[in-house]
Amino acid sequence: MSDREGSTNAAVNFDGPTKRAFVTGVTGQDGSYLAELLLSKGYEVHGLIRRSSSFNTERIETLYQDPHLEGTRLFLHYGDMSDGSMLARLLTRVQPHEIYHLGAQSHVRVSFDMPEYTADVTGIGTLRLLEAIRETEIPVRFYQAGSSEMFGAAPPPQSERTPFYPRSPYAAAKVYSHWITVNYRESYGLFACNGILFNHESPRRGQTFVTRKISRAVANILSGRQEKLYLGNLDAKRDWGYAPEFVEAMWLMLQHDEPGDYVIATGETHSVREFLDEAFGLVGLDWQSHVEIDPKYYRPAEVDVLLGDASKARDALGWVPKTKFKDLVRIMVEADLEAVGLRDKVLQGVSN
Ligand code: NAP
Ligand code: G4F
Repeated sequence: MSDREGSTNAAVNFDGPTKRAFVTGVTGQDGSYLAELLLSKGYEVHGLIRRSSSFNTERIETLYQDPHLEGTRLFLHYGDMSDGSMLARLLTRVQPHEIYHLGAQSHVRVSFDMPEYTADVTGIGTLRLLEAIRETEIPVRFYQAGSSEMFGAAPPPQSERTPFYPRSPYAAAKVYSHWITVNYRESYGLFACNGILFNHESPRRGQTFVTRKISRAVANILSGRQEKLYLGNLDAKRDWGYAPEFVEAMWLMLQHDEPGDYVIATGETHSVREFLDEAFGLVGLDWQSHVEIDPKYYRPAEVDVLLGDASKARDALGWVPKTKFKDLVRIMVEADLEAVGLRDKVLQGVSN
């Protein structure tokens, strides 16, 4: 950690043609994949991290250690979306060409418990960053991490033309961030894009989101670490894609000639129940023997069906999803089996 602390305040050489990106939420699922993508394209990446009493940089650890990324330029800066003056100071120092704003309280269920905090960080946090851009007058391109949750109760399929109908404090905060981003584009000519991303998952997905909760449970049950898996609504349907492909769409939006708003989705929807079928089925287990419903995981208002139409992104950006639902589940289950040392043993057993 001492190196990382050093790099946080390291003097940075701003000369030369290298593109600089500033990424909020760099320690999250998407931030880590995006940082990797940008570094592989030769960017200098500056990430915002929160001060924490324990390590929160696990997902970006490899970016320091991977020998193929030797000489990598990843700089981390302490900060928080609740602190606007710090954001402006940081932008002045970093002078980024592109900003990817992913930092947020991103858990829908938690947003019902912490609505005011979620509005502040996930909603007003975006305004603070936009104001920092306006104040510093840096000619930057800006990406806002919008969400399919904004569609909420709107009937599927949902596209850029579908009116928002948010069903949680999180979704309402994201709607605010969406429109304030549009407003800064129209008022100040900022090159600003909203990605409206449908659910995307990976082995790096936070452990309290339903897909990762299930893939970890499969591994934990097989290794004797866990007996039961407690879940909420199994009927909800989501359009689940693969996170590394989705962060590529963020980058593509900022390379386009014109700023715009884009739905990013797979165009397929599956229920939580189907995810259970597939994940437990991969290792020959019957989920019904292990899953129990705990009402505490129900939400005061649910989003029943999300199904995205990403044809605008396909036509304008050339972006198409590649990983199908079954492959996504397999990638996640295999990674969690690997983490408990059971991958080869279990997969051999199932194929015999
Ligand atoms: P995630 O794994 O929960 O990561 C969230 C990131 O935001 C983490 O780096 C977190 O830092 C940081 N953060 C939280 N509160 C903050 C604060 N007060 N100040 C600064 N940073 C803060 O989320 P994700 O899945 O990567 O999603 C990235 C973004 O896309 C989020 O804005 C999310 O709402 C949005 N989104 C996600 C999906 C999806 O399916 N994954 C779909 C649509 C939109 P710590 O590591 O310190 O907690
Ligand atoms: O995995 P989830 O918590 O994801 P959710 O609510 O769809 O939100 C995620 O995707 C959004 C994009 O649409 C992002 F904007 C957001 O930041 C986040 O990444 O829940 C998915 C579904 C819900 O319907 C929920 O009610 O799974 C249901 N579910 C059933 N049991 C559960 C559980 N969700 C969680 N987290 N935990 C459960 O035990």
